[in-house]
Amino acid sequence: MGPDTNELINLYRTMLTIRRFEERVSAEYAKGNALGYVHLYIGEEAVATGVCNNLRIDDRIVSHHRGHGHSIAKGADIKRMMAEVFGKKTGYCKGKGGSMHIADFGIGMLGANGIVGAGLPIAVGAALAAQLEKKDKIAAVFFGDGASQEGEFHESLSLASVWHLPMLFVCENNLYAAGTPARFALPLQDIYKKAEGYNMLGVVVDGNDVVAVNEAAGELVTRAREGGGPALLECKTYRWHEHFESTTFPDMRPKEELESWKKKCPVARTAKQLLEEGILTEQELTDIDSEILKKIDEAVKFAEESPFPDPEDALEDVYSD
Ligand SMILES: Cc1ncc(C[n+]2csc(CCOP(=O)(O)OP(=O)(O)O)c2C)c(N)n1
Ligand SMILES: [Mg+2]
Repeated sequence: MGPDTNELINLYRTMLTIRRFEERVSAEYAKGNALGYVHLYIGEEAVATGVCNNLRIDDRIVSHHRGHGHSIAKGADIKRMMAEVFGKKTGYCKGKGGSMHIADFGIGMLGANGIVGAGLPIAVGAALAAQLEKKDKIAAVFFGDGASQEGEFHESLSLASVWHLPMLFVCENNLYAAGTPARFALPLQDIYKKAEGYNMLGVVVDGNDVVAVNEAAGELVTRAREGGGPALLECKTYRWHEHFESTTFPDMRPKEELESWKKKCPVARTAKQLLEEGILTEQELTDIDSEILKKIDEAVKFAEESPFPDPEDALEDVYSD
């Protein structure tokens, strides 16, 4: 069953918040305000939004290097996110982690991760904890087509299946791992088919259609909660920006390919649906956008006005055995 009117508006709001947050991060990066590596999710917003719409606050997610969308969709505070991207003390990691390490345990966001594939076994651990807690919680992990080539992918799907864990593996197949096209690197272009090798359910969905992602994820999340075990959901999608924000790293992808995917914009698609179904007017869409842009401005102001960490802070929150 499709989302009701309010749910569709909420899905739209979340996608637009991710889009506007990242457009601003891109602009701030160009001005030198966003520090470190910044990988943007623009174009892929429907995946995080559709999956997290089915999760409770006590469900846990693990993200990867392109993780702003997952944090926002799970309910993270965009002020603290922006401050972290700016390397400020008020950020989620006190300015020490940056864009690739945003985490908020309070909302079940166990962290973004700069190591490709490393989030999968962490999510297996979270799913095992959920299974032991017996509170029908689940864990979900987001990872790319590139990560599906890592050893952790194999180990994690195998263990999750053997232990019948309550979890969802969400593969964001955006057809590239940095500069390497999936058609050169993957032995099988349909990653969801790999699930069969682990005796697991594999499902594929148009990752630019938030209604389709929401519906597919909803079924798999319910199934996992009810003891049906893990599943692999492959979402076919595309990123609009280069691998990371940079003035020196060339985007080798064909221009026509990018343009064809821009025509499948998940945000514009939902705006069109809201208009055509008479759910919102043009004016109401503009009002939602203005409201979101205002919040982004406030987040940037908060980040700008926050202090950088002190040099001695480098010795805090550091652990070693
Ligand atoms: C273990 C490891 N190998 C290589 C890298 C360098 N690296 C960072 S992102 C990336 C590509 C990942 O591609 P994919 O998993 O498809 O995610 P996408 O960037 O497309 O979202 C690579 C190779 C890394 N960070 N970690
Ligand atoms: Mg990829």
